[in-house]
Amino acid sequence: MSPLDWGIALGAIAIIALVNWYFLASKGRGVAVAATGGAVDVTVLVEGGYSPSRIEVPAGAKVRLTFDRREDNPCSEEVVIPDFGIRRGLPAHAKTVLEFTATPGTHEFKCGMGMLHGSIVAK
Ligand SMILES: [Cu+2]
Repeated sequence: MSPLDWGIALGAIAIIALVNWYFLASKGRGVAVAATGGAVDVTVLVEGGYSPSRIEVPAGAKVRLTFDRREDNPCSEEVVIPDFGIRRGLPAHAKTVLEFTATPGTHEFKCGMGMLHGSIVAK
């Protein structure tokens, strides 16, 4: 292989690494970008925290947020979204669906004691 071939090969490897890093890094930040149009379905895993903890939705979207609680730790037995006046019990090892319209802005959600945190970003 000529030096040029090596350059192209290394360039390709660098791009692949960058793309992988980008997707892995997004996962690490716990960002979920939901699709636009109609109701937006998002599932949040509840186990020692919220995953993803940051949910991005289009502003004004009707959101169907499913909390999939896979623990019976009392900490997470309730979820609160103050901006939407929501306070709901989450049964252990079950899914609980909440529906609301995501007004523009960042809306916090947390456990009943305010120890676990997440946010819904509508923009
Ligand atoms: Cu808690």
